[in-house]
Amino acid sequence: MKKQVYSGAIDYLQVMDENGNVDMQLMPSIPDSKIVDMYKYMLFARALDAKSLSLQRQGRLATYAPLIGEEATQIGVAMALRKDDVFVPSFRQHGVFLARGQPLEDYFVYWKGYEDGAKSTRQINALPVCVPVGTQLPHGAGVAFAQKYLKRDAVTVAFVGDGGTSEGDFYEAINFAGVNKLPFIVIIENNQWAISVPRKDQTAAQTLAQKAMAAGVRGVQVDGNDVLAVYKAVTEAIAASKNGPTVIECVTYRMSMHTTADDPAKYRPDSDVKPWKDKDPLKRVSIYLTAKGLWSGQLEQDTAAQQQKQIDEAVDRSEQQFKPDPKGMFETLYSFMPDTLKDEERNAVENNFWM
Ligand SMILES: Cc1ncc(C[n+]2csc(CCOP(=O)(O)OP(=O)(O)O)c2C)c(N)n1
Ligand SMILES: [Mg+2]
Repeated sequence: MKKQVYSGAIDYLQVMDENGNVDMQLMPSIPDSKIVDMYKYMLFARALDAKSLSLQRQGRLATYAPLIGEEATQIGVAMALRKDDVFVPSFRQHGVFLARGQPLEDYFVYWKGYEDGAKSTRQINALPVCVPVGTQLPHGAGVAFAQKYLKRDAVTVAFVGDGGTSEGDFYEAINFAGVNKLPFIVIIENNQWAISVPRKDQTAAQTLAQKAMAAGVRGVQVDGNDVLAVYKAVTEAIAASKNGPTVIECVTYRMSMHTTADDPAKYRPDSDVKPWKDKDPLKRVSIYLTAKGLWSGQLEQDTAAQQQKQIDEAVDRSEQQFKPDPKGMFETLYSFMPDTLKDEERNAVENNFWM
């Protein structure tokens, strides 16, 4: 006997195309004012990104991972989340932190290299930035387990990159979440690159979303440059979370370098980047809102000026008011301080290494 025991398919979702045309049958039910808010946050995220890059180049921030091109994925998720939902980042989701209301000066303090800037993530129901690729996912599944155990009406949304889906942690987390039917949503921010490794060398799988199937978990692929598609997919995943997790692959593109320690000119030609410029996540929303009379050049200018002011004031606060306590670096590493660390601390204090 031979029979098919499993078959699966992955849907691709796009609501708004590159020219701002909307498929009304797929349009999520949200007021226009919310789409305006989404657009403002996307502009804000892009402005914050540009400022961060500039500060890093002036030696005023440490290594920084740009988000440009990935605004729709980040803001679409953030706008679909409720206050009690928990956000579990990797290291590129500055737009989500922004839209969830992390104090901006804390964001700058963190990217200057001080963990103190991560303390306020608790206030916005977020875990701190996670640099080890993939390790945030088992943590996120654990949070979702607690939410279910405590009967909370909330989900956990964890981000991972295309590269991160090759890590064991990815499978372990979705497997655990699938078995336990956890309110867990994994956002694969597929920006086509893991530093210099292109998507095609990452896996032979046709989509990253289909990796969910092996864990018996819902998987869907969306246009990650379409903020409405991302918003809709996350809203649906929240609604389905009582029955278990969802993996959402957001297909987007890393328009800039991996981090400020990277030079993409070494491994990808500009001609690869160009087609993605036409798929800019902001452009299509601007076209849509302008056609509806909800946006204008003047509004864009006023919004940019207001956001720039907020950014500049936050930079000032992070540079003028924040005084790092170098002792924290030593005191929090182990439950007790070994002699070698005591020597290092004395050396650092004497030489003002933390300035
Ligand atoms: C466990 C681990 N391995 C390697 C690294 C070095 N590293 C940092 S980011 C990165 C690539 C991540 O690519 P992806 O998951 O696609 O996320 P993206 O940077 O594109 O957002 C690597 C290999 C790391 N931080 N952690
Ligand atoms: Mg990537």
